[in-house]
This record gives sequence, C-alpha cells and structure tokens, in this order.
Amino acid sequence: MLPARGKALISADLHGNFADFDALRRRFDTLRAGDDEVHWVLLGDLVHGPSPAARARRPEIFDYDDASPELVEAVLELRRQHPEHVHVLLGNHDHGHVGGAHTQKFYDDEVTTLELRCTPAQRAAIQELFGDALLSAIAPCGLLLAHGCPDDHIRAYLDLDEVDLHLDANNPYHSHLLATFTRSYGQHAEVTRRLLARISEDVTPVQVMVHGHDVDVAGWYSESEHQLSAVVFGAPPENKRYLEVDLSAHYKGASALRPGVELRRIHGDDPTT
Ligand SMILES: [Mn+2]
Repeated sequence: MLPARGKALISADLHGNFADFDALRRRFDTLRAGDDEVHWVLLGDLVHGPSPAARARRPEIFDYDDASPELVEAVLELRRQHPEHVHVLLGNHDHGHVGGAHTQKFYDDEVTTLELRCTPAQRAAIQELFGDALLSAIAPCGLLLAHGCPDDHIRAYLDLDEVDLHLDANNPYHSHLLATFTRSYGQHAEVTRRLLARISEDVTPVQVMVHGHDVDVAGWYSESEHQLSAVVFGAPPENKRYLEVDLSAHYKGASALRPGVELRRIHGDDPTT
C-alpha cells in the first residue's frame, strides 16, 4: 500500500530494454530530488528481450539489445538506494526464474537462455529481485496494480501474502491467484468491476485496474473505465507510456488518467513539467 501523499511512477514491461529503464530512472531521480514521497512501481517482466530473429522481423518495436542482466542489477541497486520507494511486482517472465513456468516468447526456454549467459552475481541478483517481488500493490488514489489483469476470484487482498512463488507449493486457490495476477490478459469490464468492488470493500476504494503484460503499438489502452495499461514493451519508442500519478488525488476511472498529465510518454513529454 502506497501512502496517500506524494507521487508515484508506474511503469510496465521493460523486457531488458535499458534505454527505457534509464529514461524512467532519470525521471524518478529528478522527482525524488525534490520530494521525499516519490515512489516507483515496476509492474514486472523486467527480463527477456527479443531474439535476433524478432529484432529483424519487427525492428520498429523489437530492435534493441537485451540488457536483462544489467537491468536487474540496476533495479536492485536503485532499490538498495531507495528501499521504501522502489517496488517490484512480479511478471510471468520474471516468475520463471523463481519457481514459475519457463516462458517461451522469444526462445524455447527464455529462463534457461538468460541464466546461461549471466554471471553468478547476475543470477544471484535475479533471485534476490524476483524472489521477493510482490503480486500486487495499491495506490490509495484509486489504483489497483498488478502485472496481469486478474479475474475476480480473490476473496481477501491479504490472501496474496499466503501465495508461494513455487507453483507446486500452493493449494488450488493460491495457485489460481498466482496465475491470474501474473498472467491473465484483459477481463470483461464486469469482472474487473467486481474485483475492484471486492478490494474496495476489503482494503480501500480502488476504481482502476492498472496492469502490464500486454502490448499495444499505440502505447496504452483502456478497455473500460475499470482498466488501463500504459505500454512500454511492444510500442515504438515515441509511443511508450508510463503513469505519473498524484497519490493524494482520487481517480474515479481510467479516463481520469489524462494523456500528457498522468499518462505520459517515456521519451517525449517535457520532463521539466
Ligand atoms: Mn507478461
């Protein structure tokens, strides 16, 4: 649970793109320098960049060096500098390194492919960062955060604390929570509305499910007032978006997150505003 004052940067899938990470880090550093209460929530899938074949096939979105090991080390270092202000949520790609299914978007086994090219220190950094990653967070300005867009099966928000990252160590309910928070795609508006209503009753009022996990060349999408995704990976550089929200505000729906104000370009909006 983030505080009800200050600002939060919320960014989705980086997939080993160090330039995108660096642009966000510079923004975080700038804001942090002027205000103690500035948070950065990373919505997971920090690792697994495109293969050479994918880079050649879709250069407009995939042509960058996969810097997954360096990115993990840099996020870990940033979190050491700001332990209470940098928050990492678990994506399905990250999960593969700490007990989850091995993903196969760009390689048959992306987990093994990445770990084979890591130094022992980089492998340890991956374990450390993803081993205690969160499944969800709440911004009390009205946002529920996760990597996936979960269904409405959760009974109480703190049930997420009972989930073990090792798939086999869970009962069916906790196993379902792990799956739906890390890898579900868009839900019908009614499902997300029920999820938000349950969390609102259980914890604090939330109006918008903000998630990552999916791509959109436009750089963001919103399927209803209950859901919004700002897209980093899978959009061309000029369209990549993240959220910069006022934690003391109260956002009543996805359309309250305004382009150019809360919904901002990673490489574009005037960084001084
Ligand atoms: Mn994902």
